[in-house]
Amino acid sequence: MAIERTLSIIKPDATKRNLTGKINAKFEEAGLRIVAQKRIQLTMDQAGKFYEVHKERPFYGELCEFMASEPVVVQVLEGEGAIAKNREVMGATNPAEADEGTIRKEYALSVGENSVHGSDAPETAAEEISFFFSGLEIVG
Ligand code: DAT
Ligand code: MG
Repeated sequence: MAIERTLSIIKPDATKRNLTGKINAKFEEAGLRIVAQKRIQLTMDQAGKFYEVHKERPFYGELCEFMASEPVVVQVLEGEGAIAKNREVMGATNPAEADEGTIRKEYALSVGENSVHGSDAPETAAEEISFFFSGLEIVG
């Protein structure tokens, strides 16, 4: 399988509970390399743009407010099949449906406050990486 890059976000519920290191350990144990990382606080406008694909969904406003409520850690993960592998390590969107050992099973508080974001396909990964990082900031 090809080496890929994917965009990951450690969400406000997790940064608030000081879980950045524990979540990063899950990525590294799965063979994903953190090749770029920064801690930022999103504005409502930035959160709205990032999640624009969900703008017709009933939870859009709540989702954007949550994402702008506290700092997040945005990162680029690299590895073989990194996009699907990251989704596996994250677990299902709803933590009640997530497999044992996944980040969301262990740390997520609810379907909304679910600790991590991960790109879902090669096209979205490329778009989401360039939303936060320039090429110079990614060192594989
Ligand atoms: P994922 O983050 O697993 O890719 P998604 O893209 O369907 O899931 O949704 C993006 C985020 O929106 C998700 O991580 C949390 C929030 N969300 C999704 N469904 C929700 C719901 N039914 N109620 C509240 N928030 C929801
Ligand atoms: Mg998604």
